[in-house]
Amino acid sequence: MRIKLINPNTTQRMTAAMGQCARAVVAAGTEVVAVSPTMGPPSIEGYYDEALATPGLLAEVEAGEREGFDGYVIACFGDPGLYAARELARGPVIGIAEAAMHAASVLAPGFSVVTTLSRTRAMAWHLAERYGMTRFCRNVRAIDVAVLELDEPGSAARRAIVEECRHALEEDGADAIVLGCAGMTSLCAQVEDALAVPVVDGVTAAVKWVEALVALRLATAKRGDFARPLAKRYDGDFARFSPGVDTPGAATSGAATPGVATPGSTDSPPPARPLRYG
Ligand code: 2AL
Repeated sequence: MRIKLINPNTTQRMTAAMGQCARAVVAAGTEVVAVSPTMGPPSIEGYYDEALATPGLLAEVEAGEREGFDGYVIACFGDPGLYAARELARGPVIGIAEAAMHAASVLAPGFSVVTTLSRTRAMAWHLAERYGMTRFCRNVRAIDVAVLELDEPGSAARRAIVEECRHALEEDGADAIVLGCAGMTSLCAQVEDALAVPVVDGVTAAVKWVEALVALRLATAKRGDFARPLAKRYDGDFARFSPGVDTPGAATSGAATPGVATPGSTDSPPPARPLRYG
């Protein structure tokens, strides 16, 4: 099977690191292709970044449908564009916050999230509410290190994460930790070694979840809320995203311009594997 791991920010070194961590956990026969959009913010650290990262992300999902991917991971802890991506995709789409919180909720009675900047703490709480995880989420803590500083040479990020996790374990009543940024993926094993409690990285958790769903031949429901977007013509710069409408300059199915979405195309790609519905 083929899983497309989409880092919605444009920083390629982060994308490559995530791809490496994901490939280390998948089964033989599962291919992980890690990509970033060609347009958008280099890091996602607020609602504005998240909103403007979403068109590029959706273009990657739509391109992935033409390329016959079996499922997708949205590899940013805000899970930007998750439900919109489900409208476009045939296979399962999982966000890393969603995956990490669900995994942590079965590993311990309560978990704390340790994220990057304080300004993203409320975003993580909103996600916990959306996923019904407030029963398990004891706290959302921040280390106040920017996303792109996490892997800088000499960065104190690992030490700061471990220290904040220790506070979470001592003060929050948490028995597991959720790492609150995709840029923390490659630090996960070291943090877990230092703490001796479950430390869940959403990138690997989401990849394994998608892999399991695809192996079970389960896909996104194509009736109701996650049906393909309704055909309509969008205005201005977004004309090329118009669902199910051929617009000048828009990619047409089979002759795709990389990074350009054609949501709602009536020419669906052939299914990569047989499904039980849809
Ligand atoms: C993130 C993330 O996972 N990727 C990114 O660019 N920003 N989230 C975060 N809380 O910093």
